[in-house]
Amino acid sequence: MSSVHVVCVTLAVFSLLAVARADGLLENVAVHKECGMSTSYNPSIENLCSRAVNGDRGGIFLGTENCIHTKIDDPQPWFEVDLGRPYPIMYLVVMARETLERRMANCKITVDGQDCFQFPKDTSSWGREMRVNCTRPLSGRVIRITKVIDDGNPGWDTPLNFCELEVYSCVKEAWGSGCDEQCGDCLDGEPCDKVNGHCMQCQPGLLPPFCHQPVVNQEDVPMTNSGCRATTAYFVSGALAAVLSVAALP
Ligand SMILES: [Ca+2]
Repeated sequence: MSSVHVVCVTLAVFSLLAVARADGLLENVAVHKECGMSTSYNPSIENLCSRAVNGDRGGIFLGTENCIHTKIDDPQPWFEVDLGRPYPIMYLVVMARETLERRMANCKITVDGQDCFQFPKDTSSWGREMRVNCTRPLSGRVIRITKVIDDGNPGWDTPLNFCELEVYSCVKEAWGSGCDEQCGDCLDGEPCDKVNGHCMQCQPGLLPPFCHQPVVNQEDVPMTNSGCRATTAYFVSGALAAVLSVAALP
């Protein structure tokens, strides 16, 4: 094998590894999260919105419990999911109802009220799996889909009716606009903030807010509201917990 081929094969392997790593840093952070919607086509069904974040991409509406559907006469149909904390939004996937991809026409996606993406007025040629990117990098917690109703939409297509919304962002250990930064060692394994990488608290001996580096000078540690250095407080609480656990032994 020539040296050129060796270089090309090596580059190809590195490219594959890079793709695998990027995919491994993302997950659907919307599944099973709190949700809401403007109206329900059947008010007797409780928590209908959860069907759009139940992790099931199936597209059959009638006879299943897998898709959402607002009232036909809803003047401004919307659905939203609260991710529980702010996330950098990498991309979103809407799984449309089977044979009714056109019902995503003119739907607008916002992230904490910021414009993310708007579907065109004709989505009939889109496949059921509608992967979209925000038109600019956005971070946020509440993702809302609003059906924009105007003269371009016939009445029978006015309800908001789809089967799953997936929101892709950083896995537990990652953060940043590209989800390519590594979280530090947060206390009790808590995830770091997905936008700025900060931990609420560090494991003992690590320097806030990123909790990557050991504390060298106590003066570098910010003071808590109670006037203690944060890591000192962790050391004291950890030692106290150890004493109590030993005292509790039979
Ligand atoms: Ca579903």
